[in-house]
Amino acid sequence: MFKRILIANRGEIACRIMATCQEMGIDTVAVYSEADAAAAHVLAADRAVGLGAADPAASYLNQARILGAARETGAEAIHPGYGFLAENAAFAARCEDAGVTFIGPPPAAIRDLGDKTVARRLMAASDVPVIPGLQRAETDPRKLVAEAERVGYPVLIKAAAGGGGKGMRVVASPDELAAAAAAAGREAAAAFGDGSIYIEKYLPRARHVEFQILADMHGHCIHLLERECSIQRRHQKIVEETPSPALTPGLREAMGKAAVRAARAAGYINAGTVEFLLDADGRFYFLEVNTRLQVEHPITEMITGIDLVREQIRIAAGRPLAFEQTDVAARGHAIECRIYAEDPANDFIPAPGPIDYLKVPQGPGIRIDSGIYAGGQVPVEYDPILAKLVVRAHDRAAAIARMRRALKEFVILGVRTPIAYLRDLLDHEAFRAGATFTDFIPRHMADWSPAGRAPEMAALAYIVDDLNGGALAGTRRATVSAASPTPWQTLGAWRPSF
Ligand code: MV4
Repeated sequence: MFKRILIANRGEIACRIMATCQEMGIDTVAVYSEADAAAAHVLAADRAVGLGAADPAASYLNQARILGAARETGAEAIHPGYGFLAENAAFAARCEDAGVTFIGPPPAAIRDLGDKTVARRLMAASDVPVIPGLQRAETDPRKLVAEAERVGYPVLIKAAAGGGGKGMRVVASPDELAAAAAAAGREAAAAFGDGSIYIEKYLPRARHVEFQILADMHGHCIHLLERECSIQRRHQKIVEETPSPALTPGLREAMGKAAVRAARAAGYINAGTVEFLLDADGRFYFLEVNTRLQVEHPITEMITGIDLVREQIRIAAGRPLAFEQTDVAARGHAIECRIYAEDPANDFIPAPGPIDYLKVPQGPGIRIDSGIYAGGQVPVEYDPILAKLVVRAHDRAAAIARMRRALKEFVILGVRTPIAYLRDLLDHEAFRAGATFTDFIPRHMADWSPAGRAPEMAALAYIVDDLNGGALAGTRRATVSAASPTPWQTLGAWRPSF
């Protein structure tokens, strides 16, 4: 087993990965940018190495500096988390060349699955249902129109190098197709450095159901059931749950088997996610494979009892999976809410800033993965995720009730958060009925407004704060620090090396 792992990430996911490393007796090396010198992930690590300026290109995307940090600290493996270098095939290959284990799939699997047309070909050849449409990139408008006629309008233009919904366009008629294709190609070229596009039949009002898979180096490949992720806003997931309210046992088994075929088709090793669209008639179709640990992985951990980061590390170290498909079972129901520094009353614009006060919910069945602390700062340079609130209970209704309680207890002051919005979303009868389709947010939450909630939350926070010594009543930041010292005040002379 590895003695030391470098975590090439920041925030909640870096902290999450370090927690498992500590439990496995593995030393952790954090890396950080100038904006993150006092960040939670730096404080949680055994060692920390400064990378450079706040700009991701100079820090968390700086491959040479990160590999240099691994060499300097004797880290034998690198965990990339999600985002940044997690799905960069060239970086995975560079790690291998440098003799450092990349904790993720082989570079060839990342590359093949990163091109959505290659992925579609691999899946179609392995009997995994794909959405009708092209399996090669196409720019010729006449060929695009011919394919659109074949599958029927509306069609969806997608970028071959895209994914996660970036660069998609719905086209309803042949006269719009050529212009939309040209524009989508330009956008894809600008966003991904690759302007290749293809088309699929557009499936409206579907569900996004993804399967977690694990594959080791010894030919074992299993799935860890599904996650329902249909509740998204502009391709950003907001609430995820497992099991999916839409699956029957038969459908779950068929989709799980297809997910395992998908992983095998790509020569996949390590943890991954196979995304499917599930239509109103219960037919499912391959969407894409995410070749990383995902933001929403904790709900799978909550119902299966399996630590996905531990499995990733064991697989990367060459260990065989210690359990089989028949050992995997769901216990209860889990829900995750993502808490970002953003303003739900103002089009969810990012709202980074100071964390002046923090009270996290506690009690049975609650897990919080966070990368913040009271007195800390949310930098403007990165994804402003503050925390993931995850609950588990014996069934869906109990999990919803538990999430409602947890959201009510959660107090974050200093930055705007979507906590009030999430409470209303969970109260919505469509959510309670399990009618979670990809159009949930535009359909049910489009005209949401705080409706007097903000003052109510502020009042609650004030009362809670008063019980804790009344920091808000006096000089704000200074008194808060005195009431709850920051790690910097308790650390003494210790500082991460830069
Ligand atoms: C689709 C689709 C409808 N038809 N493909 C969005 C994320 C990316 N992985 C693929 N996505 C979609 N692909 C076809 N042929 C609808 C979506 C989609 C969506 C999927 C899941 C959750 C929310 C969504 C919101 C809009 C569109």
